[in-house]
Amino acid sequence: MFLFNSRNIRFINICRRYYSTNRPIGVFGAPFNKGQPRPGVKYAPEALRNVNLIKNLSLMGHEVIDHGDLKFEAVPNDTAIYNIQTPRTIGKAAKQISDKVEEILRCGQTVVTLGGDHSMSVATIHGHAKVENDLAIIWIDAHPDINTPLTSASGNIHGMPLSFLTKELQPYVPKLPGFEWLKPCISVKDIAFIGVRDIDKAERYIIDKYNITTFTMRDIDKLGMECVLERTIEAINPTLNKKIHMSFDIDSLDPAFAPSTGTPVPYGLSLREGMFLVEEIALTNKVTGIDLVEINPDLGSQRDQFTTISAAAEVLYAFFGKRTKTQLPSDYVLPKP
Ligand SMILES: [Mn+2]
Repeated sequence: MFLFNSRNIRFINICRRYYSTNRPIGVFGAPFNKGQPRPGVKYAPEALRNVNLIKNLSLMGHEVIDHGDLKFEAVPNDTAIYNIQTPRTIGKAAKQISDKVEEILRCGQTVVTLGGDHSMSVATIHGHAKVENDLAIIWIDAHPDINTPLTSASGNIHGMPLSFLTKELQPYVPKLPGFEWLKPCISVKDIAFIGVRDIDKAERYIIDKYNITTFTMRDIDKLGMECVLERTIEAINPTLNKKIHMSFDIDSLDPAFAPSTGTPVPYGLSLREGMFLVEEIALTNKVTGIDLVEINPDLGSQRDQFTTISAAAEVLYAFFGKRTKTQLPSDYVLPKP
């Protein structure tokens, strides 16, 4: 059934050979929490900074520019629509995030956005697509986050960002107040889901109707992660001519590795699988935008919180080569007796 395609392996091997880390990393925090009901997700950028995320990336030999955290304000008299409680406030914050992503990319940096809840990816992908108009999206998540405002039972925008962004779904997505600036900028053909295991009815319909590239946990068990990534690249970026946006929801990991998150789903990726996945994605050398979202340092015990924050940091370190790159100072000499 599966036509093995050696072209991608060749591509990835070529990329591996020329893998360079010359592009500086631009990090900023988007402590946004109105896309779902649990406010603590806004503390994630601070928690990640507290485990020395920025310094540790620098120690790995990268030039890292910390652009600080954005601040968001509530729009007064923001009234609910389609069960979405604060559309104008969310739309305004998303515009700020989109502009920030665009600004950092225009400086030639790889942008890392520390969420915040996953609604912010409406903005990060939008900002990314303004700079790189042909973009492939790798969405690593327990959920496909492609409900529309009309199909979402909760009204939480963190479960809808991809419906706002995809051109094909616009006939089904009502215009929300506060989002007038948002232009759908990607195609369903540009998206690949990895790690999904909790799919709503409408999401299943959309995935089937548009044949969106999807690798569930079962697919990962069956094929192995390396093969999943090869097929992902084959499906959404076969000649590697596009830049890649990697959106990493911490709930893609099994709750054993990331318990402090708003919508945990059992039987997810091990931390090692997550790290291997992002290491392989990094080797394409095509990723210019990364989201790290849904870490909620308010949930669970202190140990849960530490486990989750450490896991999130390790995923990012893995992407930026902590375990694939030597970290020797250039003047290192092997000691003699
Ligand atoms: Mn998500």
